[in-house]
Amino acid sequence: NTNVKSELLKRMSAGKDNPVSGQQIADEYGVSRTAVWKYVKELESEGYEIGTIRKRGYYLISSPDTVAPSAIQQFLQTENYGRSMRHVETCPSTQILAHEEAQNGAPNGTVIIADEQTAGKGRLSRPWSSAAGKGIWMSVITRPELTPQQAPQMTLVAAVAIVRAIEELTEVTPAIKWPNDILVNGRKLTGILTELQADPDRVKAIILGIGMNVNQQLEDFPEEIRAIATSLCIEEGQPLSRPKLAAKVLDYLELYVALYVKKGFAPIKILWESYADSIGKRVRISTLQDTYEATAKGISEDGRLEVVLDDGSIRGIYSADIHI
Ligand code: BT5
Repeated sequence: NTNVKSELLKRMSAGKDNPVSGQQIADEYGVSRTAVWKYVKELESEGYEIGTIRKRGYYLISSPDTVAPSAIQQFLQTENYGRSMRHVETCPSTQILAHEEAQNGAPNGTVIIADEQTAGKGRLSRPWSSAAGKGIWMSVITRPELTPQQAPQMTLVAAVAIVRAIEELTEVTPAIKWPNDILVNGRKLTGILTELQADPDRVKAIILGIGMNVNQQLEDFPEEIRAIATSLCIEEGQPLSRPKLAAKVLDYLELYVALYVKKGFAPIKILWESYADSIGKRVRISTLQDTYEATAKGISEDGRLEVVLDDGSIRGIYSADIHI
């Protein structure tokens, strides 16, 4: 039961002077004293260093660098997001696992998270580099009450949630590049891949694939992206707790998805535009058909990027790559 386990972890973090009584946890959760002891042993085998004070209880000495469910859930403040979670050491892509789980009825907010992806994917089947143990590679299965037409905006909702989480836990200044990139100092820190399972008139699930570079050094990136990628560790000069950041992203994601469903896109649009790095700027736009230049104006109610062409006409773009 990850519930008892993550609660145990949370309380053990209070330090040596405030040890957690195993008996008290057992009473509160209606489990046996031996069951609690087993959770402690389980945590130790996962790499947690736990101290014991006779007759008083347990306290946490150190934590391993892990994105296991209990590590993330000890920080979570959500109702649904991240409450059901599957962690794998390695997989080709968490998106593939998430699609299967969504088809099998996984509840709203289910998270699939991996330490490593061997075939992480971006848009248009581009590769996503996912070094082992260095980032947050996760897919969130969401089931919002939206029409399929409202689904693409979820990428922008997720982007706003992610920049808020980064701002809260670090000193870096993130910017959003339409549609799915989060940049720091002009380099890509995070990519979002939004995929849909839907009937013609109803969303069944929107799967938000989130890839965040956290503790990489430059040499952890493949050669071909070293000039364009960055991580929070590179930007801040110190490593960051992946489980804490993952939990914060899920907190904001649940909040902003609920806001979007309840109030529509208008409040998200205001937030999004306040972080956008291209508004008012000259941009080069590449679509599958062609490449041209224009001036970015803002985003529309349906999440399209609005640009002003050189003849003064306005165009709304559904999907493209933008270069500033
Ligand atoms: C994206 O695509 O940015 C979406 C990335 C989504 C990744 C997550 S991880 C969890 C889930 N499981 C998956 O398999 N995917 C999702 P796009 O806009 O097409 O950008 C892809 C481009 O970003 C590549 O062509 C590279 O140039 C660059 N790139 C690849 N890996 C990167 C990294 N780790 N950091 C920064 N840039 C990267």
